Amino acid sequence: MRIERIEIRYTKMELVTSFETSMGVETHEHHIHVRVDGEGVTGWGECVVEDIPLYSSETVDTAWHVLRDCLVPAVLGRTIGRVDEAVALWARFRGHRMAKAGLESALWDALAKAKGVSLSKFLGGIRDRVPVGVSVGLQASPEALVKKVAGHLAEGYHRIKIKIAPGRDVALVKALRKEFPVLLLQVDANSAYELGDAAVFKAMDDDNLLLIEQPLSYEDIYDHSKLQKELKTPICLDESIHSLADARAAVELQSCRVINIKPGRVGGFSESKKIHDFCASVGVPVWHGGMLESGIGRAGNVALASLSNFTLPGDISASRRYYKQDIVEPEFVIDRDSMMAVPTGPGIGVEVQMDRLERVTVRKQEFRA
Ligand code: OSB
Ligand code: MG
Repeated sequence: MRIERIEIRYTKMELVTSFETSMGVETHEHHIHVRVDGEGVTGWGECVVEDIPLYSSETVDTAWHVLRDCLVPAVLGRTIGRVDEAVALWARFRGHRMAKAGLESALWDALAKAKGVSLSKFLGGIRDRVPVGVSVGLQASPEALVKKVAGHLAEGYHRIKIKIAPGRDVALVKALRKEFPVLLLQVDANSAYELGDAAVFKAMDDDNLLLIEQPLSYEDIYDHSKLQKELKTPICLDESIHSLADARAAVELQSCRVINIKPGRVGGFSESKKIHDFCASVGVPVWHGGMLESGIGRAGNVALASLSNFTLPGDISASRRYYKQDIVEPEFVIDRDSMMAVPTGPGIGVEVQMDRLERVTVRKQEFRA
């Protein structure tokens, strides 16, 4: 397919409820939506940056720069038959994985649509629905958290992840366990602790957690191997895994027993598939993380999560858990088994609502071959 036109938009979408983590409080999502056109086909992708570098060092402005000055020029006007060819064209640019993943996802959608197959099939997915859960931000008190979680259980979610932070950790787990003894529960620290804090995790080691996500520093692999030795509960790495090489190092050092895959964090679906396949080959389960995406990014996440080794429930909740009104139709919902249907139409399988997209667009730029 000849890449004739690329458009990038900085979008700002208001969250239904603010989301507090050990990194800070978010009230809006600041992402870049990418549109690729060629030979009568339109592909959509989402770049999951934030306005400031909290979760990742990338931001809207760094991704905008790298898209405009490096990635778009690498592919514009070229004929791309397979996504691998585009990845090879920008491989010399180091880092900036969220920027790469944003454009890559639009190319995956466009090429799947050109072939007339769903993105799930195109990526090698095998499921028609995927297990999902909900990621709950820090709440004002343990009581407020219990109430919030009860609400999500009533909505149908079977797996709950809670955010923890120093001083807001063990008591939250104990409060939930008292109220919900058999709930599928996991915690996410977003890198807020040090190895010297091992006692915090030992104090929750008998609480039957599915996993403890990213307890230590955001680029660490070595200290996590020391912490994992002290715990029965599996550690799951999120922030520290940027590539297949990182996944190999983490598995070989026994730094974790589970890996969270987010395409934005690892540079796209191509690298995600490599990590998925490697983990499958060594018996390490993976699950799909989330970055509070709009329906465009969510559609890609659901498609990727339909691959065989995504065995644990993903952070892929219904559109309404994030936004009053999503920018795609149909919106994403969950069924009574806490599962989400994988779209079956060509590409991402959902329709972008241009009027709604325009309303959330802060600025846009187009590039023509
Ligand atoms: O660590 O998984 C994380 C959101 C933004 C940044 C980092 C994370 C998260 C979430 C939200 O936990 C998951 C979702 O999209 O529902
Ligand atoms: Mg995480």
